[in-house]
Amino acid sequence: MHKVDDAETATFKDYENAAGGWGSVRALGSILTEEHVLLHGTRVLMKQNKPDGFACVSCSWAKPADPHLFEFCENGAKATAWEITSRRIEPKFFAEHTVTELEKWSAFDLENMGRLTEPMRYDAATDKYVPISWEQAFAEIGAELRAMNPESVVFYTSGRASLETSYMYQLMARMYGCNNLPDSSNMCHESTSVALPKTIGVGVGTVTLDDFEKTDCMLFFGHNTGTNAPRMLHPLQEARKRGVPIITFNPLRERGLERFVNPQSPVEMLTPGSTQISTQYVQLRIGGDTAAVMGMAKWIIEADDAAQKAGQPRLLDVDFIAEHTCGFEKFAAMARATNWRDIERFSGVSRAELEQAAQTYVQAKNVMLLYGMGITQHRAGVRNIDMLTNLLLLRGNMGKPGAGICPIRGHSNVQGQRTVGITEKPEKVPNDKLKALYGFEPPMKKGLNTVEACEQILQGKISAFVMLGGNFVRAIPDHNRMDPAWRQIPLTVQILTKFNHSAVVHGKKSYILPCRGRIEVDMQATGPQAVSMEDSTGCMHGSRGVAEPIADTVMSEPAIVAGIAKQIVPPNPNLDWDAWVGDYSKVRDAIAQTYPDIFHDFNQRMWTPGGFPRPLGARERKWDTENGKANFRVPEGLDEDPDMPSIGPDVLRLMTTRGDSQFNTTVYAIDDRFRGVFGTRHVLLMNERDMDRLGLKEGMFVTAETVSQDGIPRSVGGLRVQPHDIPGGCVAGYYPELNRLIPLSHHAKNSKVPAGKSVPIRLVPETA
Ligand SMILES: Nc1nc2c(c(=O)[nH]1)N[C@H]1C(S)=C(S)[C@@H](COP(=O)(O)OP(=O)(O)OC[C@H]3O[C@@H](n4cnc5c(=O)[nH]c(N)nc54)[C@H](O)[C@@H]3O)O[C@H]1N2
Ligand SMILES: Nc1nc2c(c(=O)[nH]1)N[C@H]1C(S)=C(S)[C@@H](COP(=O)(O)OP(=O)(O)OC[C@H]3O[C@@H](n4cnc5c(=O)[nH]c(N)nc54)[C@H](O)[C@@H]3O)O[C@H]1N2
Ligand SMILES: [Mo]
Repeated sequence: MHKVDDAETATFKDYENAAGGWGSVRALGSILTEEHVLLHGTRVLMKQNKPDGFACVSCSWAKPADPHLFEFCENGAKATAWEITSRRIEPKFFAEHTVTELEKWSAFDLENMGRLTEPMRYDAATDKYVPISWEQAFAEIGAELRAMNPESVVFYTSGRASLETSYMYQLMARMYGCNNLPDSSNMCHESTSVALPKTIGVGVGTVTLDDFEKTDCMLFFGHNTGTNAPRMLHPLQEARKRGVPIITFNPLRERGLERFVNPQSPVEMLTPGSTQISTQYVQLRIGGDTAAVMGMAKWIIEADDAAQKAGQPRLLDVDFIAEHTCGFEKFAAMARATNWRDIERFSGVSRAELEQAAQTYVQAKNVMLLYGMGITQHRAGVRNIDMLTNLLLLRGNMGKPGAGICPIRGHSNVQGQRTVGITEKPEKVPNDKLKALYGFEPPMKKGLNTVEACEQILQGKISAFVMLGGNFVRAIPDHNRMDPAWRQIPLTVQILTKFNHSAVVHGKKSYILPCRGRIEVDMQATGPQAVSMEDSTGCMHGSRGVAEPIADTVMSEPAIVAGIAKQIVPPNPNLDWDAWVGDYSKVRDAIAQTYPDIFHDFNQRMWTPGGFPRPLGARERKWDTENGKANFRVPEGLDEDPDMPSIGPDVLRLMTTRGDSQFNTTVYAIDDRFRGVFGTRHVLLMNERDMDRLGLKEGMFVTAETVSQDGIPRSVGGLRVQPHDIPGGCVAGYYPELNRLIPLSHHAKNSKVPAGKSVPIRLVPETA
């Protein structure tokens, strides 16, 4: 595995194997060895995603009731090893390095120093972080925050923190006086949270693990499953063995969606061959999804028109449409009127391919549709999801076993955080309940989401930014503009497990508060504590830490939140922060009182094998929308970005994506094995014909420049071009290295998710 990024010496080699298999086992062994946790790590991994163990800190995929002996994947194991590493970054390290010096370090080098062990405060005189006691840190942060206007303070959350921590954190922010609760979800599935409530009346997916056993067909859009939710390859493989067709829509031929060998099956490991995952692979253009789905819908609606005329069985589920939906006629009229030339032009795929996909779709009784960031992180992210829902509604594929929509969520509790009140939108919060329970007037002014918080940081309007996990300054777009503005924030507070650039590019006053991770034993006044999360399928799970905590000086997340809360929230007879920290079951009682429909009997039910599902109307065909129906929505057009200036032939569309050895901004190693990229992340994967057309040769270096209308130059240099199997006009590169290219204003309409999957760029060759 490469640890140093060097584009000059990088190598590119097609990965010939299936996802999973021996490659996966080898990679796992080397991870545990590198983190010096081989024996200890193996013991910990046996508890991963088990009903009596801990929920993986990597992806949010569902945890089955009857887990495998090893219910983890290579990447989940990497995430575990990264957290329980024996490496630690101690005050001595900070005494030896100025922050200015650390700025030049790579993300990998910073985090690779190991776990943070002591609270630290930035000292401007020496330009170093120096140790500080917990009491003093809380007192100083409290004094600062008390003197500020609450509406100028932001409380960010990255999607890993538990339901208990998240509930305490949102309550603290609201009692302090603001709804400024942006979440990593604002950069991720917010397009889902905006689209689905309007169409089916719930903001989350409707599919559970059971549905995988009952489905007849799966449609898969814009998700790199082999890398980002590998455990999901098991139910996909099971479905394939039953003969279920899987149609994938993706500009890249992602290995996990092509072939898979179950690394936990001795038989599969010893016999040649692998399961073919996708039965049809639609390699569409970046941003071509609305057009592609429109093509499928057009074929289905016109074939249904013909069937009706000829007195043959209908293709549409006419009873479902009549009883349950609204807006079909308008949508059907648009589908009929859209011509195939436009569909082919915008989707980049042939009519024949789309008709083939549509035929497979109509032959199946129960169809599931799954999607990831390839759908949400576009200017048209919300519209894309509307189109996916339209396709399902045509044949009543919602609210019946084996069918439904499955947004594949990112962080392991990002969905749950929204469920317990981490949101900038006050209308999504049971404010009457909060008022009754705690006797305060919850703020009703809409808070800031991620993009809005960034806008206000640029305008110098934010006085403090508190970060519960994550790496905000690297996850957001437009680094060249944001970094200098971030430094002007009077106070930044980082609650972290590992040192990262959000603490290096810091506010004028800055604190690092090191926390325990979920895998560690969390001992409090009444004994070891458990926490809980919600997975991608809306099921709630308990999670108990099993590993030795990294250091006694590190506090748990609930304790840190309470430490700050006691400083900034006036004493309240209805709320004893210390009692909550001493016994997390009391926080769960409070969650149950606030959200009784979802969380009644929370403390008993949290250990249900497989988790307990939250009630979702759409699963029973009860539509919690304004008109009480499931709604077809007519797209404004087929183009991904209608507002973009007319694109010249030299303008390419860039997607920023994750490699196989990273978790978001955490880079474990430099390689992206499945895509055949070794030793660098400074690479652009291009179509060979585009390279010829633009006079670029394999191995040449280019500067990528953003094409935008705001006159602000944005570029990243030192990128090596590499031919790859990707449609013409499209380019793929890595997040977060390329985030500097994304204008802050380039985000999804309505949801404001940064459009990191469709950035218009030009390439300028660099002279050697
Ligand atoms: N190991 C690991 N696991 C993770 C993460 C991680 O970084 N590492 N991150 C977690 C998080 S927070 C999230 S949100 C998820 C992210 O998981 P994904 O949703 O898989 O996100 P990306 O890696 O950005 O990959 C996006 C996929 O969409 C495709 N794509 C790009 N543009 C388009 C398009 O226009 N149309 C279509 N149909 N496809 C397109 C890309 O080729 C790629 O396959 O994974 C979670 N799990
Ligand atoms: N260009 C581009 N930008 C993107 C994306 C993209 O695809 N392309 N994806 C977007 C998406 S989907 C997301 S979700 C965001 C991710 O944005 P974030 O969630 O903000 O970022 P992460 O990289 O997941 O955060 C990693 C840091 O979290 C801290 N951490 C890890 N575990 C814990 C813990 O248990 N507790 C605490 N307190 N801290 C912990 C560590 O210190 C680590 O350095 O990025 C977004 N940005
Ligand atoms: Mo995400």
